[in-house]
Amino acid sequence: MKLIFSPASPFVRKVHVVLHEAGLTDRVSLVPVATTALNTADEARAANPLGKIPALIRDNGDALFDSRVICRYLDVLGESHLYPQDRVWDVLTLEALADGIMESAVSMVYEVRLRPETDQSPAWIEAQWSKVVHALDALEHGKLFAFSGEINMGQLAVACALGYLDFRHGNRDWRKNFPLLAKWYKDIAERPSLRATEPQG
Ligand SMILES: N[C@@H](CCC(=O)N[C@@H](CS)C(=O)NCC(=O)O)C(=O)O
Repeated sequence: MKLIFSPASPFVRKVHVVLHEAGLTDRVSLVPVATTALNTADEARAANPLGKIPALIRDNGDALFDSRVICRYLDVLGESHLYPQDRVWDVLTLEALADGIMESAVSMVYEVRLRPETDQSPAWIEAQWSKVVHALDALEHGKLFAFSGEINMGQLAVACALGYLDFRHGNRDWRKNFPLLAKWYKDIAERPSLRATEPQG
């Protein structure tokens, strides 16, 4: 299989983490691409009409996307039990929250990097950050059931989201207002799958 990949993308990182958790790294070759909303890489477009990454090309040539579908697929393939049946809806909701943090955080980067300075909207950037803050607040105050207990895909996705905040929005210092989350993250970040996939770029 082939994974259309960028080491900076938090969505790609989720998939990469599952490959490690499921012991499937040998089954997938990484195809690095540089792709943005304004300049789509050919490999990304060929695998996904939306031109977004990650996309996983299976051995039969069929492509899977987006990250949530790929993670679920790899979890079944590797029998890694990251979506335990008895709490699957909570785990998926937690993963959706993490993906939402990533979407807002990535779109803040796009706004600054891809638009001319005169077209950028500080109010819009702050509105995106406000979504991130509300999500972190829900995690800090234990409002997401799957955020406790045995490791699951929702928790791994949250770790990828927090790693991306450090990577691209370190100046916002999210730890300042969320000490419990910061402590949780310090521990989970030591997990080998997360150590092996730290963002770069
Ligand atoms: N919902 C998608 C989001 C993927 C996504 O937005 N990926 C970014 C990279 S971090 C991308 O491909 N951006 C290029 C674009 O927006 O065209 C997923 O979970 O895979």
